Amino acid sequence: MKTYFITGGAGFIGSNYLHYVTSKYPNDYFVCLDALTYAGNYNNIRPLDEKGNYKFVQGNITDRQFVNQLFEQEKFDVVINFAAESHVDNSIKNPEIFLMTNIIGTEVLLDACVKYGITRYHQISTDEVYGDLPLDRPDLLFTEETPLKTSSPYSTSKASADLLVMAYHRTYGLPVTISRCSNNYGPFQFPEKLIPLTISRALNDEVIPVYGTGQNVRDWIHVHDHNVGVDLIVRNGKVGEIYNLGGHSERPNLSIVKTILAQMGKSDDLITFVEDRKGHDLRYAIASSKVEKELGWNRTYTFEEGINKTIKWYLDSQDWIDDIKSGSYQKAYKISKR
Ligand code: NAD
Ligand code: TDX
Repeated sequence: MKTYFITGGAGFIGSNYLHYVTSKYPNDYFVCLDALTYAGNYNNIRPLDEKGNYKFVQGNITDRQFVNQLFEQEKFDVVINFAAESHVDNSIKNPEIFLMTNIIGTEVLLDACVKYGITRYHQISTDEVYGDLPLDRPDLLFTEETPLKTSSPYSTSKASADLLVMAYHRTYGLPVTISRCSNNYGPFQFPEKLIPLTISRALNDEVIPVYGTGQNVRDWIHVHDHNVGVDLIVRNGKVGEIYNLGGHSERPNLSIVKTILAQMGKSDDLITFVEDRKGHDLRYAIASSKVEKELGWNRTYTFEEGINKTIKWYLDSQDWIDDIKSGSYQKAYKISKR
C-alpha cells in the first residue's frame, strides 16, 4: 500500500485521474490537494467522498508551511503534480499567477519531497514546452529531444517547472519523471477550453469564437488515455526520464468546431471568426514512440469515438454546466462540509 499525493485533483485531468485510480487501486491511498481556484470544481470529485482510500484537502501548493505539514502528517510515497494555471489566454492577460503556481508551486513541492523523502515525484507537463511546428511540414513531430522553445507565459512557466524538476533530480538525486501530453478532451473540462466551450455555447445557440482563420492544429487525446499513460509512467517509468504522450489525432480548430456542431445538429452559422490569440502556436504534434516501446502504452480511443462520447457526456451533464455558468460550483465544497 502506497500513499499518493495528488495536487490539482479537482481540475479536469486530475479529477479524471482520481476517478480512475481510486477504483483501480483499492489498496493505495490518495490524498487530493486543490486550491479550488475558478478552474477547480468540487463537483468533479464529490462522488469520491464515498471511497475509503481517498481524502480531499483544500490548500495551495505555494503555501510552504501548509504543504510541509501535510507531508509530515501523511508520509507520502508518491507525488503527482497536476496543479497549475492551465489556460493560455489567461496567461497572456495576467502572467504573474502562472509563475507563482506553476513555477514556485512546483519548487515548494520539490523542496518538500527532498526534505521528507518520496519514492517518486511526477510532473504533469505539456507539449506546449516545445513551442510550435509549421503547418506545411506534417512530417515533423515533437520528440523528447526537441529543444524547449516556448511561446506564451503559460508554456514558459511549464517549461521552467520542467527544468526545476530535472535540476532536483541531478542536484539532490530526487527520483522524478515528467510526462508531456498533447491537448486533452473528455468529461469535467472547464468550458473555457475549445471543446467544452463549443459544446456549452452551441447548446444555447450562442456564437462560437474561432481565433484567426481556425487553421491552427492541435493533437487531441482523450483524457482517459492520458491518465493511463501517467499511471504507467509513475509505476514503471525510468527515474530521470521524460515521456511524451500524444493523441495521433491532429485536427485544425475549425474542423473540431464543425464536427461538434454537426454532431449536435447545430448550424455552422454559429461560427464567428475573431481576433487571433497573441503569439498563437500554429501546430502541435507529438511522437509517443518512447512510451509505447518502453512501457507498452497505447491509446484506446479513436478521436471519433472519444469526441462522440464526450459530446454525449456534456449533453447528459447540463446541471454540471449550469452550476459553472451560475457560479454555484464555487460553493460546492463548503456545502458538502455542512
Ligand atoms: P485545470 O485548470 O482544469 O485544473 C487545474 C487544477 O489545479 C484546478 O483544480 C485548480 O483549482 C488547481 N490549482 C490551480 N492552482 C493551484 C494552486 N496554487 N494550488 C493548488 N491547486 C491549484 O487544468 P487541467 O487541464 O486539468 O490540467 C492539469 C495539468 O495538465 C496542468 O499541469 C496542465 O498544465 C497539464 N496539461 C493539460 C493539458 C490539457 O489539454 N488540458 C494538456 C497537457 C498538459
Ligand atoms: O474560444 C476559443 N477559440 C479558439 O479558436 C478557444 C478557447 C480556443 N481557440 C483555439 C486556440 C487553440 O489553437 O483552439 C485551440 C485550443 O485552445 P485551448 O482549448 O485554449 O487549448 P490550448 O491553448 O491548445 O492549450 C491546451 O492544451 C495544452 C491546454 O489549455 C493547456 O493547458 C495544455 O497544456
